[in-house]
Amino acid sequence: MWRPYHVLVFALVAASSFTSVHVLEFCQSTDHDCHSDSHDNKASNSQLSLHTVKSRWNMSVSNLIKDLEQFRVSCKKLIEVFPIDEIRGNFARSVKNCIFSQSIPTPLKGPLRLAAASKDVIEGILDLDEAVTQSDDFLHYASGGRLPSGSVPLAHRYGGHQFGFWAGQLGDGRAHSLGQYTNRKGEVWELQLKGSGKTPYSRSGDGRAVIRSSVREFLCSEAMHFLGVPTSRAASLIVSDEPVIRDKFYNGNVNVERGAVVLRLAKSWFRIGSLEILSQSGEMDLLRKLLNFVIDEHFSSINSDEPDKYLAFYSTVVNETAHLIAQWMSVGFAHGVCNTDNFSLLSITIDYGPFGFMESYNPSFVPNTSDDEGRYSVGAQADVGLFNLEKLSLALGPVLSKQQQNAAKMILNGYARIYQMRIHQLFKAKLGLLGEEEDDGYLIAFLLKMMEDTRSDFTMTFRQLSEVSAQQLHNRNFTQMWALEDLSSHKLFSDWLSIYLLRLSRQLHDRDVDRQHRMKNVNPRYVLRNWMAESAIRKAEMNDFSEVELLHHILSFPFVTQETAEEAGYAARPPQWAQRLKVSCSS
Ligand SMILES: *[C@@H]1O[C@H](CO)[C@@H](O)[C@H](O)[C@H]1NC(C)=O
Ligand SMILES: *[C@@H]1O[C@H](CO)[C@@H](O)[C@H](O)[C@H]1NC(C)=O
Ligand SMILES: *[C@@H]1O[C@H](CO)[C@@H](O)[C@H](O)[C@H]1NC(C)=O
Ligand SMILES: *[C@@H]1O[C@H](CO)[C@@H](O)[C@H](O)[C@H]1NC(C)=O
Ligand SMILES: CC(=O)N[C@H]1CO[C@H](CO)[C@@H](O)[C@@H]1O
Repeated sequence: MWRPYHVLVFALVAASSFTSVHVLEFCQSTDHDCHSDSHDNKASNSQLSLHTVKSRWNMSVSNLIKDLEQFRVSCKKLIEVFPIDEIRGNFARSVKNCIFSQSIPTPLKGPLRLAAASKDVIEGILDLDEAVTQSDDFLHYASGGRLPSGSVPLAHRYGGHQFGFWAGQLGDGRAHSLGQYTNRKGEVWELQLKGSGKTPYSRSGDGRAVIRSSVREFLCSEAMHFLGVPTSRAASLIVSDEPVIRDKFYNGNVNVERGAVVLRLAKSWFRIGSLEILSQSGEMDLLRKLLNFVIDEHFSSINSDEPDKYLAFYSTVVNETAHLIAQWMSVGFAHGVCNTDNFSLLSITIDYGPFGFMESYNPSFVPNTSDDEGRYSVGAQADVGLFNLEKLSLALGPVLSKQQQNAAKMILNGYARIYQMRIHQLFKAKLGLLGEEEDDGYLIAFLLKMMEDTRSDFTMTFRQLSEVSAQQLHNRNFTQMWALEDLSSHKLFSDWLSIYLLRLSRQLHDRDVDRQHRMKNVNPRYVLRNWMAESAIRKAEMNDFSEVELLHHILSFPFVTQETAEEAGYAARPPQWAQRLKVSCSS
């Protein structure tokens, strides 16, 4: 049963009074990690791959693949290690004793159009010359009509806890894994199509995804990457004329929309629910096999002969999930459906559905308009992470000794501290604070409380604090700074401001321009606000993909002020119509 974990109820300091403002203070000043780290997540993204880099493909940039027939994936690892569902055919069924079912994608009905492609993924991960995306072949490869050589398309069997309850078998209901691609940097990426038709796990679904949800996934997963948040990636978005019927707001009004397919990538798509289903159905050999595989492939720091390896695995996932959710919070991202099957074992953001970036600061912000209870509100995510990690420990239960199970409990008990420490670091960096002072937590919580009271825009308040000079702050000169204007209407703003300016003035040898520079590198000017996505979607639905492209480009440099973005009003006060916008959750 779902119950709130009160250890973290504040989440992002939903402090209702100043009595709880110290909640953000947990960082021991002796801990070097506490030092304000500027945008280290970008660095860690590339570090992740560094140790896996082998000079296997020693090609120069000009050696990009120009002919799609030369693009090869491999399914060997996946199908040789694991037993495969013996039954074929994309009809819904209960599947046992396997990790994958073979499932052929159902090609989208033409005509097909390329709505968007990510050059960064196409060239930087897939080693493909961007020009190939302009070919007809690409439209077919990237939408399920043709399979890359070496591909044995698979649908993954998993289960999960949905909205607090065990939901049994779920699985890839409209996604197909095409195989793994080893790029010239030696990184292994698993390619997936989403929206590519029915699988044995489609239940009553049609296996399709509509343009609306596909544009959102394409744009947001790429945007998150460039914000420095660990995430799956998107290579391309293909739209079709195939009619797909959806009840957009679950209110009985059905619409005919059109099918689309996103080609997406992750180092692995395994989820907490991948292990849960094996544990729940008593498939212990397979549970061990999958765990060993995930550890060997993705947790290189864990020695596979170690008797405590499952515990070490658990500890890593707990740590990294805490870090991931802290990063979500630092950019105001609400995932929207944090079920255990939407939580990656590699602690990357996956399954972009009814997500949203919080605009007015409000810890109860819920992006899924049907989530009346606010289970997955932005401020509840840390708690939900804890809930999901507890489910992971239960799934691991059968392969842990009693002693290890107790150790797992201790590890989980450490989650709150890790999360709070990370949040503290991230928000200190957002305020440009160096070193550690006793009242830093108070300063942060005080600000958030004022933001909540004045409904100040989360993204732009931090951004404008980065852009404003200390002198302007001191003079309260907020010309053209709409978010700070809102914030400064708070009756305690002057009090906060004096504490902040004093705190900054104690940072010896820190020039104001350096502070601004640091802050601008962690406080984005542009995030994918719902109204921005909605506007691009409306055009995309009429085959005008210019705004998708514009957003994709702008969100690839979220920390850099861009003229086209300014002209489009992406850093301006959201338009009136945005306030009436409902996020459609069916996808
Ligand atoms: C990679 O290519 C460069 C330039 O052609 C060459 O100098 C280098 O030795 C090569 N490295 C390997 C590991 O083959
Ligand atoms: C926890 O995860 C973060 C983010 O990946 C990493 O930087 C850190 O080293 C990890 N800490 C431990 C103790 O493994
Ligand atoms: C939104 O929340 C409602 C209510 O909890 C839930 O039934 C629905 O599945 C959610 N939408 C998505 C896309 O998960
Ligand atoms: C306020 O700041 C702007 C620079 O952003 C400057 O041009 C303007 O002169 C300032 N106004 C006052 C009254 O200081
Ligand atoms: C966006 C997305 O894929 N969300 C999935 C999250 O998990 C639920 C099941 O718990 C799926 O129904 C959603 O499709």
